[in-house]
Amino acid sequence: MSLELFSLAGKTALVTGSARGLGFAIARGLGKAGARIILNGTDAGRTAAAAETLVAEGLDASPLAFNVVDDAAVLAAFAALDAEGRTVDILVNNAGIQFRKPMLELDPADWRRVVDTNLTSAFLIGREAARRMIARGTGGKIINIGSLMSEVARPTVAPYTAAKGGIKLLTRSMASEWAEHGIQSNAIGPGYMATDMNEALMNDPKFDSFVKGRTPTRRWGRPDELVGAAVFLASSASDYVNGQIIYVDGGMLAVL
Ligand code: GCO
Repeated sequence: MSLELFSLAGKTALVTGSARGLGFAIARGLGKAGARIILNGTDAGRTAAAAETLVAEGLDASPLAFNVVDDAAVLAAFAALDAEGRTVDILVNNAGIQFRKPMLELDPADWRRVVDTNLTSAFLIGREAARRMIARGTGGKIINIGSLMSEVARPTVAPYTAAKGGIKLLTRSMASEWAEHGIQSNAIGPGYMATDMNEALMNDPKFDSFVKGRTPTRRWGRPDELVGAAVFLASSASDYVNGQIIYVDGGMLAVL
């Protein structure tokens, strides 16, 4: 079989929240599949350094720092891309934060911060990307990053869980409105992955043994294990796939 179907050559991918963690691993994977990569983060220095790392590996990567929850900043970022004649063919809405606190003690400002970053950002950036994909008539690919928490909850992470549940159906909303324009909108639901965001959980022996006991694979996932699903959803191989969420979770959601 030819792997041409999975090639991202000639495509440009914007990955939000990609200065580190899952976003960085996905960006690197899309780059290795041939895409030009636009890395995003809120910290300009860290985003530029991440781009330099990929360039040093021979990939085509450039930084575009902006805050994904700031409507004006999102519009300005896309205006800057327009001015340079750069198009986004593949958008990965990955930016996300976690904040762990029982709901009874949760400050509404923290609720909003988490929901804005994990969910509203995907609407804002997805809309700007889709507007341009539709205007160009080229279509494109939108990949939203969900979570196990797109399906199930656990105590202390209510805003994150509500946002990730929202990601699943925002993905379907995007599919319902934009599929006819040649845009495929899908999601990836990572399981428990070894990232900075989960460091406190990995360092907690009780949580670590919960993850290993509960995941059929008996281990945490590696960020680069998301690349296969990301390349598939970013490539022509998924041209008739729309509104789906692919769980890359070592089998955790499959079992009790
Ligand atoms: C948590 C974690 C989450 C999970 C992930 C699982 O607090 O539950 O930080 O980020 O790792 O979402 O899919």
